Amino acid sequence: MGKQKGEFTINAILNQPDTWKSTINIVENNKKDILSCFEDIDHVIFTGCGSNYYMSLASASHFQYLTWIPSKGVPASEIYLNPDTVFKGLKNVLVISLSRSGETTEVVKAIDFVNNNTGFKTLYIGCYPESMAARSCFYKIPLTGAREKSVVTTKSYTSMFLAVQLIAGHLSRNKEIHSDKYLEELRHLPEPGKKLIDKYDRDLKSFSYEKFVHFVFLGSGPFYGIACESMLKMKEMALVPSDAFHFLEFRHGPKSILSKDVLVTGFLSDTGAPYEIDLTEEIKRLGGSTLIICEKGGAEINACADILFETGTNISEYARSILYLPAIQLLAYNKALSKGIDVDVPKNLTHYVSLPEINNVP
Ligand code: F1P
Repeated sequence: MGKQKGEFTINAILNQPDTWKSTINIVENNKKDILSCFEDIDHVIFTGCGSNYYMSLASASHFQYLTWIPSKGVPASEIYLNPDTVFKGLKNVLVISLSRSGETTEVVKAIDFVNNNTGFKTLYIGCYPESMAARSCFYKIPLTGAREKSVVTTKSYTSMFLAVQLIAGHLSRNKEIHSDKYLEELRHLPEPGKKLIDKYDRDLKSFSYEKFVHFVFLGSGPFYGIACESMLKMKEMALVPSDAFHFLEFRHGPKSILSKDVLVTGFLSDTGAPYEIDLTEEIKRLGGSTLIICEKGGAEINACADILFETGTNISEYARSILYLPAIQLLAYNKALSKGIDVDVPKNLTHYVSLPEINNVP
């Protein structure tokens, strides 16, 4: 029997909690070696392209919040095109390259630049330990179980991000987040993950996608990175216009695009919930359609959400992003199916971007 449309992608989405288990084992079993990469490190720079640039943003915010090590996320190309904007004034930097394939040209060039020009150490997190990026990095954490047949990244994203979260949990100095409890929450994610993904899958099957022509994703703090990743998933899979903003930024111009054909997804945080609900009410008043993904609903949320997904796990906001993201992976997958698109063969995309050398570079 032939392959079904989107079969590789839907399998990766539905089975990702199994891969999270193997990620947890890898990080826990190699904890000592992994943590030694961070000895005497004063700054961490996460880098990557596409999904993994957005993961770099998410990683930096989680990492700094938990470990208090100043951290930022930059696109890999900025490392060699504009190194002063990335490195000036920083000492003892660890550059963490996030790349599923380890073959993306900009990532390989960024690592070469760091190796040849800065004296800083590099760590590869990705799925191919023999790749060019992995071989060029000083340290590596291979997550081979997170490899995907699909071109668009789904389970590799959540699995690599979970590895970053576990490392941050082990290095945590944040007293507000008890690191033992945080690590327990992360280790526990596969179980609710499986149930939630099955539920999202069921609920989204009966959801009508046709009328939505534009998708907006809003997230603050722990959720800005997944808002950006959601925006990319929607473009890559369903070929529809999509945007991502820090939650409250939506008021400052972007709200002008609202109509009932625009679906605005809000990833509710715990810290910012009252402000985020207030903005969601405004979005409804201005005629937009709303999808809320949150830990727990309530009268106010129910009143402004056209669609509501609750995780209901009691897992803290800095541990639960990978429970939110599969809802959007499935939304993008189903929107694509409704347009007859085979997401396993996404338009203009390849597993990674490999570029020829450019001549006449100054
Ligand atoms: C992954 C990536 C994807 C994107 C596209 C091209 O590169 O940039 O994020 O969906 O298909 O490749 P990498 O993680 O292998 O560096």
